Amino acid sequence: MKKIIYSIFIFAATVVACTAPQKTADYEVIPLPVSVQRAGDTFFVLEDGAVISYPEENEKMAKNAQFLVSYAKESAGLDLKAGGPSGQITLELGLDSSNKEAYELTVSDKGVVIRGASEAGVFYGIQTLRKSLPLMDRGTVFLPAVKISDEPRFRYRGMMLDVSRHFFSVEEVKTYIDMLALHNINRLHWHLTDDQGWRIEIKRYPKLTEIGSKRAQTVIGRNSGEYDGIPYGGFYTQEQIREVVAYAAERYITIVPEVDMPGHMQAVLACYPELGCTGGPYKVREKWGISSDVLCAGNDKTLQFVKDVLEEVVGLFPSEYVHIGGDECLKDEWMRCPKCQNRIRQLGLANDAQHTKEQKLQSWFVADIEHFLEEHGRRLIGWDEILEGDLVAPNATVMAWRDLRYGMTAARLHHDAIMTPSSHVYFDHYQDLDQNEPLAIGGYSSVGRVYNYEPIPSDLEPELRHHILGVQANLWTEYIPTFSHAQYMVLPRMDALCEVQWTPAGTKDYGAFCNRLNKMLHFYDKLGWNYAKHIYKVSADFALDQEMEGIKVSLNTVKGGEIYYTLDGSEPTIKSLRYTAPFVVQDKVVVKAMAVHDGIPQTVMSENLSYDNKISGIELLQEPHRSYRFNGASTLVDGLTGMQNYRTGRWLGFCGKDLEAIIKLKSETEISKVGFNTCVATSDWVFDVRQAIIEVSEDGIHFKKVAEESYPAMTSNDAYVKHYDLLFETVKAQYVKVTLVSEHSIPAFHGGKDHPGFIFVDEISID
Ligand code: TNX
Repeated sequence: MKKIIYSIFIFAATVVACTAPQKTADYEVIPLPVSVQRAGDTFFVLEDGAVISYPEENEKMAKNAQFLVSYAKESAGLDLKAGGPSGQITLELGLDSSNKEAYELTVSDKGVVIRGASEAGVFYGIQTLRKSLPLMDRGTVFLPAVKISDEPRFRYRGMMLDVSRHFFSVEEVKTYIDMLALHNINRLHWHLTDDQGWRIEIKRYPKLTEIGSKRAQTVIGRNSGEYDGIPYGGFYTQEQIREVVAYAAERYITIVPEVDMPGHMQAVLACYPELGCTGGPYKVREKWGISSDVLCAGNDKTLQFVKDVLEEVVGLFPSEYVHIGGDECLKDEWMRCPKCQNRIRQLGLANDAQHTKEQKLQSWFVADIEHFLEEHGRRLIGWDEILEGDLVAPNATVMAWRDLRYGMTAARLHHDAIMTPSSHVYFDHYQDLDQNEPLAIGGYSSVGRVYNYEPIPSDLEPELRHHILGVQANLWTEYIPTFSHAQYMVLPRMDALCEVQWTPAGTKDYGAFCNRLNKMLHFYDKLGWNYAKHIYKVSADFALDQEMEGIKVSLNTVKGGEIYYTLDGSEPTIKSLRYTAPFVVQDKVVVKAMAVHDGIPQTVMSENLSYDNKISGIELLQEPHRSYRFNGASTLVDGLTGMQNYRTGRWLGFCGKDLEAIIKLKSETEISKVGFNTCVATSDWVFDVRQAIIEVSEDGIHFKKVAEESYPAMTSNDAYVKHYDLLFETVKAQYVKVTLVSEHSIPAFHGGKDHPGFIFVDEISID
């Protein structure tokens, strides 16, 4: 029977093919659904004129049907019709699931049914159907019979957009919302205010937009000291805000507004200087970084101002959550300000081992705002600094950005948390190490790094894991002046993000994701959205094999590409070795690889590997910092050398601790030199080595010192990679212990004075 149906299909397809193009849909979508089950060999033929039926009294379902009409047109050039009693496509409610965003998509030879646990669930089913359609301008689509059952892993799936540092128009923000909708993201965190510009009309304080939305000029590059001399500004009227909120809501996206306080408020102080500790004068900030000009917490007028503003914000945004920032509030002014100190005394706040009295003043401030929001039926979200102080707003939700640890601390204090760590999901960071990348703030988060991020910390107690509400990526826009650039930074990292947010962790697979990504990139081309093309290059994975017998090289590219490579340093061409499977190298080699997509050669990837066959193992005696552990000890002897960026996974970072490693050689060997590299970036509190000690042993127990060197403390800011060699008289050894002492007390020239600094180390060599 199946065979007959299939033959009829082939026949039908051929007949139709004579008149109009026909293509088959796949269900290879991003985010990967929970379950996709093919339901036999039958197909449904979707053609122009097909009708979408839905419960007509339900406005949201009517809107869902209209979305499907426009999506089908946009992807496949199909002309579907919304409305009618019994359509070939049925949208319905009533799926029995405790997850309100769940849906089921069923295709049989009779038609398509999308059934949701809510209208939002139906919307996600529509997104899956939309992404399954072939990309063409017109024609007929064969939908293979299938049953897809799907629901999101996390209920908070966010993307942040900073419109203060650079402003994006209403139309651009709507496109951003469209990008979110395509990826089943349900929260837009809108960062509306910051030192460099206030972007939301507040009726009671008109100067906020008259003065606060404009800066006289903008710094060039990374706070170079030179300015462009060009006035910059922009803001949204309340009417425009309502329009954007409604646009998002139709797409099941809640906008979480952020008014960042009490720091990041220099634009407000430029308008109302009496709200600052010194009274000014102030101006809207023209450079990046953290300002010490913050709201005065000792002034009752300040709290009144904040509440007045939030009152209007609450009126505009129906979101349950309101974000009040709370990050990077320097306390310099508060320490000097009589009003702030007076408030501290009145409240009886005092320094203790954990927190300063000024930190406690901030937590009092935040708790007061939380109380106000709760009176208005809302809940407060703040950046993880709101955990500082002992008056942490009792019901606050914490956005963990500085370190994963803060998400865990929040959960252990029984607060909800949203994971948004700068180590993985800061989309203002570099996504590729290519020299030609547009200038970014720094950092490193490749598509792969984002994809492999696991938001539930493995050491968080199972009974507290429900406090992790979800995941969000942030787009800070200091270095992102245009919307096209914003899209470039976000796509396709948003694809990786949405699988972290939606797909069950156990079914994720990076290689399979890259294959599915290919179609999304074509979709972006069709929609005219800019995106980063690195993913078309070869992405290489190098790993020491278990027994350390060589470096295993795996090369990847998105679906459809072919990879050619060389191992002799020559440039690869299509006549070079063709890559088919991972291989192992056991020497010093240069791997150069190139992907070819649709006949177009992509930029060559090149890597120097220096496998050392003397080494059989390495053990660390002190733990690296939790954010900079990467692949652990073997990172130091894996034949891969770290470059100028310390976050790539090639460097191990230690803070308050030292690198202390024992390297085991395969057999007793004559040695006379140990080398290593350090990566320094004092602006990020990363300092150079202070002392190096080399010891050797024959049994791994009794060590003898063979070299020791001390290095002076740094005296000014710097960023570099440096190679060190320690030479000593030839000795025979099977174990080599390397101790590299970090900067335990940051020197006085630096803002981190007296705190411990980081040390980043890579590639220890033994000769
Ligand atoms: C830190 S993340 C900030 C922002 C910057 C960002 C740049 C956070 C809560 N604060 O003000 O734009 O770094 O990556």
